Amino acid sequence: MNDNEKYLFDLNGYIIIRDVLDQNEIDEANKAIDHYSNEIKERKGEFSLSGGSGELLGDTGRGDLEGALSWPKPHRDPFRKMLAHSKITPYLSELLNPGFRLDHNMGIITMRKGAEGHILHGSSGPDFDPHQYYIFKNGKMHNGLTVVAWQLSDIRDGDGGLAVVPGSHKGNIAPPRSLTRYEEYKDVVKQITCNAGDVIIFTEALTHGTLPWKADHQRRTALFRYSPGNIAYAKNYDWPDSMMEGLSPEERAVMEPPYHIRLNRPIIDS
Ligand SMILES: O=C(O)CCC(=O)C(=O)O
Repeated sequence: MNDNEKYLFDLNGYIIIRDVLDQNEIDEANKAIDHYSNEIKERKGEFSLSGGSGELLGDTGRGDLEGALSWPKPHRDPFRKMLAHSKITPYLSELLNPGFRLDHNMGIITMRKGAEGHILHGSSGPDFDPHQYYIFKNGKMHNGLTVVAWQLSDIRDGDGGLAVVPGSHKGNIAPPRSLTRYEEYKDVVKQITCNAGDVIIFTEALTHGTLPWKADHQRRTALFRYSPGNIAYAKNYDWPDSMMEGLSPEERAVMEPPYHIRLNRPIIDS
C-alpha cells in the first residue's frame, strides 16, 4: 500500500484497487455464480434491508448466495483465489496488521433490476465499537472489521449498489436517521462506481449501505470480511472441512481463529 493509497484510505475510509482480476477470472467467477443461481435467496419480508425507507424500497430484495468457498471444484476456485490474493494481502497487512483473519463466511451479493437498497450503517461515533473501528495511532492506521468487496459486474453512475459517506469512519456523532434512510443529505452520500475486476476495501466504521439497483444487468459482488488476528466479530470460526480441504498455506493462515501473533500465528509474507 503506497503513501497515496494510505492518504486516500485515511481520508475516505475506503479505497478502490483497479483491475485486480482479469477478464478470464471475472468470467470464471460469474460462470460459477450462474451454475448456482437457483440457490440465490432474495431477501424479502423480515429479511428486507431497506428498513422501511421509501427512498430505498424496491420490487424485490437483495439476492444472497452463500457457501462459495465450499463448492466443489472448479466452481469454488475463483473465490478461493480471493481469500488470500497476493494483490490484496499487502493492503490487509497494512490496514489490519499482519495476522489478519477471515471473519464471517464470505457471501455473494446479487441485485437484479428493482432490488431494494440497504439502510446506511457503520460503527463510528458516538460510542466506541471494539470490533469495528478506525484508529490512527503512532503514525499508523488500525482497523477492526474490514470489508473486501470483489466486483464481478460493472457499476456505473446511477446504477445503485454500494454507497458510502466518505470520511465518516472518523465521525464522532451518530448520522441523522434521515441520512441513514437516504431521505435527506443525499449530497454527502457517494455511490461507488467501478468495473468488474476492481476491489473495494472499506472499514465497517464507515457509514455505508446500498442504493436500489436500477441497471438492466445484475449486480454481482463477492464480499469477504476480515478482522485483525486478535479479535472476532462473528461467533463461528470452526470452519467446516468442506471449506478447509485443499487450501494453500496462505489461505489456511487467514482461516486461523483469533489469538495473539506472538503464539506462532502463521503470517502471510506480503
Ligand atoms: O451493498 C453493499 O455492498 C453493502 C452491503 C452491506 O453493507 C452489508 O451487507 O452489511
